Amino acid sequence: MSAAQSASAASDSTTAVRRDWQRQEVADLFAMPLLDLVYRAATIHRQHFDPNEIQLSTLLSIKTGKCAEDCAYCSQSSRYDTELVNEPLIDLEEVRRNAAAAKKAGASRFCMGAAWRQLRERDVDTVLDMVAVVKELGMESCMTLGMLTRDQAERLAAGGLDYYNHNIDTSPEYYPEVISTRSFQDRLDTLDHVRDAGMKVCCGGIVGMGESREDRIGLLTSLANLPKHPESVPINMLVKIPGTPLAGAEGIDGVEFVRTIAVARILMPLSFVRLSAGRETMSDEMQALCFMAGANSIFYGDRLLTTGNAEADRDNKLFARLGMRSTQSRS
Ligand code: SAM
Ligand code: DTB
Ligand code: SF4
Repeated sequence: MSAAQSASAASDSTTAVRRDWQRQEVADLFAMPLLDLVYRAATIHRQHFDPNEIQLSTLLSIKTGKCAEDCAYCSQSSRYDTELVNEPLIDLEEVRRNAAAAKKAGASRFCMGAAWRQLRERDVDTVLDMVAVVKELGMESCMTLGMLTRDQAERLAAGGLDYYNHNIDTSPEYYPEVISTRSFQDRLDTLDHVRDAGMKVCCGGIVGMGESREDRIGLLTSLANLPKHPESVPINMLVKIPGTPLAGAEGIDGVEFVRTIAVARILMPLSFVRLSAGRETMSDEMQALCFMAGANSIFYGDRLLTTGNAEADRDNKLFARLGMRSTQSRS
């Protein structure tokens, strides 16, 4: 056995990474007294990460609006009247400018999102040029472009794309309430193509869409039982967009949100759990509780894709108050 293999076997035996979670076990975690749950999540977090380090990813929308899908949460679906300003695929220089600014501000990963149902053949080379620009800056690259064929995933991987984001969004049961134009299985197929092509997987979901705790259990159990845990797990709190079907959805209680983060950390001990959309309306104390519960990544920068984010200045002040630092400043 090579040194690398034995190191990997050792880490497997000490981390007890499981992909056979039963819903009842996950329900039992959700039902724990909050402080016991957070303590358990924090203990697991500390076994695998420096709890004071946080990974920073910055988002850019590279093609905005006019999307053919009907995702009921989304500002970019052409089916809803959301006052969004549509924008065609942006040019390479704009990507370079935004990525360089994100790097200067301290982000380690640059994530580019397009309002597409699926990647079209004619756009593959253009998006790969964007990946090259990000890599030239020494940043990790991530893209979220909708569904991919196996061949497209292989070409993106060969072109140097590090991460592909494709969320399952919610439980298999609640999914049809949210999206009708592509199935849960379609999403799993794209995730298989991404994984098989050798890219790192970023896959998570949204809470606060009027779903039940059972659906949150279904979401996290589905993520934890994927063939391999996603390296990155974004947990989004719904940003309610006027004009979308979910604009009036019953939101999620803050304590229940913290429970969701803690359970994600326990189920996926080696993954980066990202406190994602929704931070703009969260208090600093709520975010601190999420970090304590095992969140160790955020979207960083003043914008998400089409909506605002907590401002970088506020985040930097928060990190200073909490004694936290970004993963980039490790050395
Ligand atoms: N069109 C591609 C797709 O859907 O796969 C990529 C972009 S899409 C905006 C990426 C993800 O952002 C969605 O899967 C969803 O999880 C999240 N998202 C979109 N709108 C959101 C909202 N209003 N609040 C929270 N998360 C949202
Ligand atoms: C993810 O899970 N959340 C990000 C990213 N992956 C692409 C997107 C959040 C979008 C929030 C609403 C908006 O700005 O349009
Ligand atoms: Fe389109 Fe993605 Fe928005 Fe769904 S989430 S409507 S696929 S941009």
